[in-house]
Amino acid sequence: MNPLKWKLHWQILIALVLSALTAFVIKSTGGLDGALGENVLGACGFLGKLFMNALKMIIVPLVGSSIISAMAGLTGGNDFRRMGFKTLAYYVCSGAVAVTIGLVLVNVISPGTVAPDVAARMEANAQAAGAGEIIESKVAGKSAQDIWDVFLRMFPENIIANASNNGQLLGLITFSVLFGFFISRLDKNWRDTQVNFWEGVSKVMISVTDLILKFAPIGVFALVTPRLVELGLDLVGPLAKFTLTVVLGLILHVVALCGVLAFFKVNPWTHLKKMSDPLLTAFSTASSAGTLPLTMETVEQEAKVSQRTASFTLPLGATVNMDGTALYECVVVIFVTQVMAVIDPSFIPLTLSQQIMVVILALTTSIGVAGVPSASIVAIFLIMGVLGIPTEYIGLVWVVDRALDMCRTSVNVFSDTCAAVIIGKTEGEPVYEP
Ligand code: DAS
Repeated sequence: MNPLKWKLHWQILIALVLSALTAFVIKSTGGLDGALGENVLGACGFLGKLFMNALKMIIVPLVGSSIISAMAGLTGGNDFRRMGFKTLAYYVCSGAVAVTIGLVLVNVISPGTVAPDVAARMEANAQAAGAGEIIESKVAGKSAQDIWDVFLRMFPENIIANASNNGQLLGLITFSVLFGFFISRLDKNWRDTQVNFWEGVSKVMISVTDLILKFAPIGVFALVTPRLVELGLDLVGPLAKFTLTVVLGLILHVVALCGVLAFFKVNPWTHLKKMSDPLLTAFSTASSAGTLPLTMETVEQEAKVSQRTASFTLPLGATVNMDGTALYECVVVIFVTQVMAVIDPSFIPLTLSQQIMVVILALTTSIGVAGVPSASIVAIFLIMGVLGIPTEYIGLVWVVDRALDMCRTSVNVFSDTCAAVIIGKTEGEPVYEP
C-alpha cells in the first residue's frame, strides 16, 4: 500500500483523537464562552472553511475532466447504456434497502415514544441550540413543490456555481456526459486530441488533489473540533434512542452492502480497509462532494477500478446515491411524528400507507440532496411539507444532526465505492487483483 496513503489514514485518525481531546479541554474550561474555546474555535472556523473551500475548488475541474475523458473513451453507445443500467440498478436497490432498514428500525425501536418530560427536554435543547432559526435559514424559500426540482438541477443556469457552491453536481455531470459523449462522435484526429487533452487535465487534477490532501489532518481537526464542542451528552440524552436507531440502521446497511460485495466476489474487509481514507474524510467533512476527489483517486489507485468506471459512477453517486441520507430522512420523519403524538395526544401517528409514502419520498428526495453538510434537512423539510407534518419539529433532531451527518455521509460514500467496485468487477476489471 502506498506509504503516503497509510500516513494520511493514520494522520486523519490522530487528528480525530486530538479533536476529541481538544473539545474535552475546551468544555472543561468554560466551553464556547471561555477564552480558550473562543480562540481555538475561531481558528478552527477559519482553517476548516479554508480546507473545505480547497476541496470544493477542485470538484469542477476534476469531476468535469474525469467524466469527459471517460465518456469520450466509451466505444459505442452500448458501453454507455450497459454502465448506465448497472449504475442505476445498484442505486435504486441500495437506496431501497437503506430506507427499508430505517423504516423497520424506527417502528421497532420507536425512539420518539418517550415520556412527556423527555419530549420537553428535546424541545428545550432544540430551542437552546437555536435550531428553529438555523433550519429556517436553510429552507428559506423552499416549498413542498420544490421536491421535484431535482430534475431542474440537471440543467442549472450555472453548472460551475452549482457544483462548487452548493455541492450540486447533477448539472456538471449532465454537461460533462453530453460533452464527452459527442467527443466520442468526432472523427479520429479531433477525438484523439480531445481525449488526450481531457485525460491530461484529469491527471493534473489528481496531483492537485494530492497536494490539498496533505493538509487533510489540519482540516479534519478544524472541522471536527467545533462539532464535538457543540455536542454534549446532555443534548444527546433525550435523543439517545433516536441516535441509536440511526447509527444501528447505518451499521446494518453497511453490513448489507458488505454482503453484496461478497456476492460479487469482492472481499468486504479488504474494501473497508482500502477505502478508509475517503470514509474517514467523509466522516470528518460531512460532505460527499468534498470527499469526491479523494474517493475517485482511492477507488482507482487502491481498488484498481478503471478511470472510465470510477468517473462514471462516483460523481453520479456522490450526488444521487445517498443511502445513509435516505435512511436518515425516513427515520427522522417517522421519529418526529412519534414525538408529536407524545406532545399532542390528539395528533394521529402515521398510517402504514403514509409511512410507505415517507419511504418513497425519502428515496426520491435523497437523489436531490447536495453532498454538503446538513443538506438533508431541506429534503426532510420537503417530505414533512408534502405530508402536512408541522416542519418546525425538525428542530428536535438538530442538536445531533451534524454528528449523525458525519456518520451518514460516510455511509453515502461507502455505498458509492461499493457501486464502483461492483460495476468494475462486472465489467471484467482487475478489481483488487494483485
Ligand atoms: N452531508 C450530506 C453528504 O455530503 C448528506 C446529508 O446531509 O445527509 O452526503
